[in-house]
Amino acid sequence: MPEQQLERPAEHEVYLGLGANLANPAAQLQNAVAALNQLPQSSLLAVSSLYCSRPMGPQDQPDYVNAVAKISTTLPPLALLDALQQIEQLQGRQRKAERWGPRSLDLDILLYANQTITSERLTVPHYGLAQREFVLYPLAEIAPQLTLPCGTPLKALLSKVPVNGLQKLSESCRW
Ligand code: A4P
Ligand code: MG
Repeated sequence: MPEQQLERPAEHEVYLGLGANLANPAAQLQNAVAALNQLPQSSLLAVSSLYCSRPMGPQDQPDYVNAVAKISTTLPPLALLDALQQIEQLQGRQRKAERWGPRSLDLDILLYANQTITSERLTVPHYGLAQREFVLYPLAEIAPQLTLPCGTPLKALLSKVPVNGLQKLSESCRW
C-alpha cells in the first residue's frame, strides 16, 4: 500500500476582540482568556492589557472592559465562530433585542489572517474595527505594525480615531 502523505492543516493568525460590561466584566475577560487558551486546534499567542471604555450605543449602561487577543488556529472561520459563541454562552451571555446593549461577554473575530469574509454569519474584518477606539488601541498594543487586508496600516486608522476616554483598567472605571 502506498504511504499516505498527511498534509498538516494550515495555521492562521487571528485577532479577537473581547468585551464585557456586566457581571464583573474584568473577571469575565480573564475567564474568556483562560477559555481561549483551551480552544481546540489553537494556541493563544498574545493578549493586550484590559481597557476600560465608554459604552458605544445606549449610554444608560455600564462602562465596558475591552481587550484584544491573538491566536494561531487551524479551525476554519465558522468553526472558530461556533467555538467563540460557545464560550459566550458558557459565561452567561443572553442575546437581547436591543442593539449594542449590555452583555456579560462578547467575542468578535476582528481579523482572520489576511482574509476578507462576507457570509450570512460572518463579516471579517469585523465591521466596526476601523472606527472603534476600544478595538484599535488594544490591537495596536499587541500588533503595532499590523496592516489590514485592504492594505491600510493600523497606524493610519489610529491617527483618525480619538481615544474617547479609553484607559487601561484602573480603580476609576465606573461599574
Ligand atoms: N457576526 C458577523 N461577523 C462577526 C464577527 N466578525 N465576529 C455575527 C463575531 N460575530 C460576527 O453577534 C451577532 C452576530 O454577528 C453573530 O451571531 C455572528 O453570526 P452578537 O455577538 O450576537 O451580537 P452583538 O455583539 O450584540 O452585535 P454586534 O452588532 O456585532 O455588536 P458589536 O459590534 O459587537 O457591539 N461599547 C464598548 N465600549 N465596548 C464594546 O465592546 N460592544 C458593543 C457591541 C456595543 N458597545 C460597546 C461594545
Ligand atoms: Mg459580537
